[in-house]
Amino acid sequence: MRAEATQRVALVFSLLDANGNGVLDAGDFDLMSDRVVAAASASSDGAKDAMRTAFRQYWTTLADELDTDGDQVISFDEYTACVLAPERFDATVTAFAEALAALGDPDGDGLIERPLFVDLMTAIGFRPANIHALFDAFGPTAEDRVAVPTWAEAIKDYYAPDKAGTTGDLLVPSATA
Ligand SMILES: [Ca+2]
Ligand SMILES: [Ca+2]
Ligand SMILES: [Ca+2]
Repeated sequence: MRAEATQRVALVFSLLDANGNGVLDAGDFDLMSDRVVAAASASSDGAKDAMRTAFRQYWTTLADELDTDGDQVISFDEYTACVLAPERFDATVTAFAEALAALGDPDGDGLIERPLFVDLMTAIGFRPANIHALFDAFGPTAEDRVAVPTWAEAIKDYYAPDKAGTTGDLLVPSATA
């Protein structure tokens, strides 16, 4: 595995472990889902439901693919196996990325404003300095907005287990330290 991929696998694992108990479990995804939906107050119920569904699907896919010992939680060692068959996660990650990006555009003009971007990314667990660095890297418009597909693609790249050298690497804390 490339060094960047190893670092990001560790970072994504710590991010997904929202309740901080050292393993991935269903509760992590409920917690993140609640936080993200709470941050998306201007979104429609349909968009919020799509986000909840995408979080549930994310957990179900991880549990199906990676819970090797069948104890209903995913240890870090089990999680690292995700890089061996990244294609198994494509559909889940795409659905997750699209649901999240849609929450960023409640008025449907195809653009995400910085304050909402910051709120949603904070809800997921990223740090403000990294969030702003990423938004800046997207090349915002004069009105400080970025296109929805730009963000959706970055989410997909970020959660794809085998990618490296993407704009999402700006979310690794050391990148802006
Ligand atoms: Ca956990
Ligand atoms: Ca397990
Ligand atoms: Ca918008």
